[in-house]
Amino acid sequence: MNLAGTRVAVLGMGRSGLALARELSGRGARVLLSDSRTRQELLPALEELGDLPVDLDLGGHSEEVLRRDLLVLSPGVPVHHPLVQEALRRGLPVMGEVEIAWRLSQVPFIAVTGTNGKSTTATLIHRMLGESSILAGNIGNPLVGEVAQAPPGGFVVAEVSSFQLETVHGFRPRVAVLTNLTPDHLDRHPDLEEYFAAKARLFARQGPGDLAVISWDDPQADRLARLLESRTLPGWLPGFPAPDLPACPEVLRFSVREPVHRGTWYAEGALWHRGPDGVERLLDWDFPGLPGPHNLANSLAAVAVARWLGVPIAAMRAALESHRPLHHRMEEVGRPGGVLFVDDSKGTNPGSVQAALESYSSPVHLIAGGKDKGTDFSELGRCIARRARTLLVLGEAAGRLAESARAAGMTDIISCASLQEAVEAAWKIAQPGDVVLLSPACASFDMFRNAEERGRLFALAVRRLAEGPPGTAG
Ligand code: UMA
Ligand code: ADP
Repeated sequence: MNLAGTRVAVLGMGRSGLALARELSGRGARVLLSDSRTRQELLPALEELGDLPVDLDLGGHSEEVLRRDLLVLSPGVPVHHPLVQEALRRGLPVMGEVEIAWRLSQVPFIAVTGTNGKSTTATLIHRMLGESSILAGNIGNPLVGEVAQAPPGGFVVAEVSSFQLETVHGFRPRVAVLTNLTPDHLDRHPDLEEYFAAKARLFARQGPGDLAVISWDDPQADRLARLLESRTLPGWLPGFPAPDLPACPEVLRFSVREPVHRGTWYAEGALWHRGPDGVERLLDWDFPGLPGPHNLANSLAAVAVARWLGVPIAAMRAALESHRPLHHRMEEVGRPGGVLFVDDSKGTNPGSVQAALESYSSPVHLIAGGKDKGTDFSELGRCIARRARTLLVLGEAAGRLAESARAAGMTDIISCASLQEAVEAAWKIAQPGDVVLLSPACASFDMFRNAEERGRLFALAVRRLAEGPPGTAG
């Protein structure tokens, strides 16, 4: 990709925008950075930018961005933004950070998407590959700033979100993984079908020699795999060039429930694989750092990829053995008075909360709620009523969440004004051996800067609980 002399407008001046500005300027492009926030709000970002020679368009995106040769979007900028739509109408090339990173990379991508399990699965794949890979993307470090670090002959393991997949068009990962697909981000995508289409775009350019690894158990992922196998994959958003040929990667499946015709599955305490040479028992399953059926699924996806790439079984085992839950994903943050407090602040949609609830056999007091993303909570409400002893709700979505659990017959519901209050209320009720689980099913932005801050404050509140038997402190 020759960028010298190209006039590029970059929308969004967060982590992706700053990484894009550095990388594109470094390659001789003239960059205009545009952000809806004001100069005052962007002072830390401007400081980070230093004396990089870029033009600025702050406090809103002006028509100036349309007078460039190329428009590059940060993940947080929706493709439905009126200015982006106008750019597409005018035939201006529009692409996202992932597309740029892929075009600049010298090595192939292993890209992982899905509603839940992306970070865990991508981390496992990266660890199985060892030093021959780098890990970047939605997990926190923009791909565009990292791809140059990938070792020759190695791989970029990329976590990619649906936001990032809205704006890919040439992107062709050598390996593409879909962990699952359940409702999320419906405040950004107009409906589930468009969310589905964004995920489908991960596979749309794959051809012979490429691999798709897709869940067998998750109904929407299964639907996507079948569309892929029948060469009828949808997924093209209006305004973007469609591929000439239908996608045709090799497809492997993974299941925690039953054997699959090609791929990996769990049975009789072990992970199995069926490839062209028949069935093999790969590994016994005994990895405490990967609790719950959902982490078994993530591991099966990672193992399917590793097996296809010829990674030795010992390297797969070592990665699974050394894995510990990532921060804010079912992370145990304390056990005061014998009550286990679990920070699952990254559980930001119903699917992830259900997975967390299904991982415990002890009584669970669930703290949930936060910024409402417009997701339907009825199935989650039934799961909460079935599996949680108490529901403590907070934030913008508190009422809707409480209502869905109440409709499923739950009575022990407590409204809390703050996270601190929820932790203290749960502590008063919990008995030794119980679990207090923060798994919000919502975004954090109504009360916190991000999910990480919510998790940190939860852990802090747990640390502050007076030592002593539950039911007496507070
Ligand atoms: N902005 C605009 N115009 C808009 C919208 C936003 O100018 O219409 C500006 C904001 O004012 C802000 C900037 O864009 O200054 C923020 O850009 P961004 O939202 O794209 O955030 P980045 O800091 O670039 O981080 C992004 C991802 N953020 C989102 O997808 C919202 C990060 O994922 C990712 O780690 C990072 O790129 C590196 O790839 C976060 C996330 O929440 C963790 N992802 C969602 C999720 O996991 O559920 C998808
Ligand atoms: P992502 O990167 O897709 O957000 P993470 O691995 O960071 O996924 O996990 C985010 C949340 O989803 C955590 O609450 C975690 O416990 C839960 N989770 C992880 N894997 C799965 C899965 N396969 N199915 C459902 N929930 C999952």
